[in-house]
Amino acid sequence: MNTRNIEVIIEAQKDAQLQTIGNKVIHNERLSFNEGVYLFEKASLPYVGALANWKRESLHGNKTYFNKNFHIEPTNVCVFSCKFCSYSKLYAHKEEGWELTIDQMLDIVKKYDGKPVTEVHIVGGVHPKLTLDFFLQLMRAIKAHRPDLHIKAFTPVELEYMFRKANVSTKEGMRLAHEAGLDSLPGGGAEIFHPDVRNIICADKATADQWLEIHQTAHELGMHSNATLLYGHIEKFEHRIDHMERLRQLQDKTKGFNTFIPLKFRNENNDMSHIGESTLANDLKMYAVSRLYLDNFAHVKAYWPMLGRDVAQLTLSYGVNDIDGTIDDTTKIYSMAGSEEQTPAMTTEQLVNLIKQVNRVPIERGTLYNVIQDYSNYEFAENEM
Ligand code: V47
Ligand code: SF4
Repeated sequence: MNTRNIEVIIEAQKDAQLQTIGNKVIHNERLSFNEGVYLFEKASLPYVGALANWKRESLHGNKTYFNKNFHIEPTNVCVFSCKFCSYSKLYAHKEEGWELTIDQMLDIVKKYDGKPVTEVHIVGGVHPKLTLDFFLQLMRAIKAHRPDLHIKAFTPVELEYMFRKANVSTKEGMRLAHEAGLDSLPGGGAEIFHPDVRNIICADKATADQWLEIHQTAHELGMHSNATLLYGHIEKFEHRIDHMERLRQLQDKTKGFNTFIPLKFRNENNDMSHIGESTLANDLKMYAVSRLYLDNFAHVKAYWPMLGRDVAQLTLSYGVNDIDGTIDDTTKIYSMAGSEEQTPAMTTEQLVNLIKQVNRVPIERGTLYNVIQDYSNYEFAENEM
């Protein structure tokens, strides 16, 4: 969308405050807390969507990134009891528990030998017996086997517990993890930072300050990281903006965040199953407001296994410029919670087509957004992954 088109849309806006917000967006001025909340409360989806799409296109044009990765979930046993989590629910009922050894996880890595994956994403529950040392060994073993594989692993929830048990400071723990092969941090464990919500949905795990401190420490060591927000349950719009405000402030300081990933709360098999799920219109608004409020985050990602392919495709017109990877693995934390994709797997060709169908340009990226391949005119070979 060119700037004249968005100016026309802003001029036609009858609400003066929404008009002011629109003008701030196109002049790259920062939105205030109240303006963020106002967008959620008062903006129509087409209006906020048009602004977010303008912003997305002014930053990235039609480029839409994805990567080739796979997931390892070391365990679903967890000492914490987040109410939205289907892991902890099942574990509490002792219905299903798993715990992988280093050799079993290395076997998963070896399944990808010779395949063009660039990243392994490792996240799981917080097992009381799995130590910092165990995970340092795991990372060393992965790097010894495949040094070029980017290890994006562990949320601050897992790290805070490992460091506390090992009696090391955050700084020392992060230094050891980085030295053993940790390349970047995924965005999980953030949920909603505000204590009024956090104390209800996940009272016993790492606090907002601990989450932010661990990411800050990672950034100071030269690592990058992502950030998430779990939306669509008991939180109010103020809590979403408060969460994004804390991230925006840390990003101003460190510039270490790559990507923001809004995660839609799914309500199956957990202690919040009585709460209805967010509607499609509200999902799209969440992505659009994220793009506008987080003016210092380059990338906004839709995690398609959770949202489903069709919705993920739609988000590409509401601020999103990244659609995660060709995950060919079951990410159990989502399938258990009722995500759209029970066995999330997409070939590169399917993902590329999904992006092309809405006239965007598919680009395979590395974890740090280095361009690996532009797929605009790519001819796929038969049986290509
Ligand atoms: O923090 C748990 C979420 C997160 C549910 O950085 C749920 O590239 C919805 O953060 N409904 C972990 N969400 C996963 C995560 C992630 C995923 C993909 C990519 C990246 C990245 C990070 O999963 C948890 C929590 O917010 N989660 N249960 C649920 N019922
Ligand atoms: Fe444990 Fe993570 Fe589930 Fe919370 S969300 S109970 S920390 S696995």
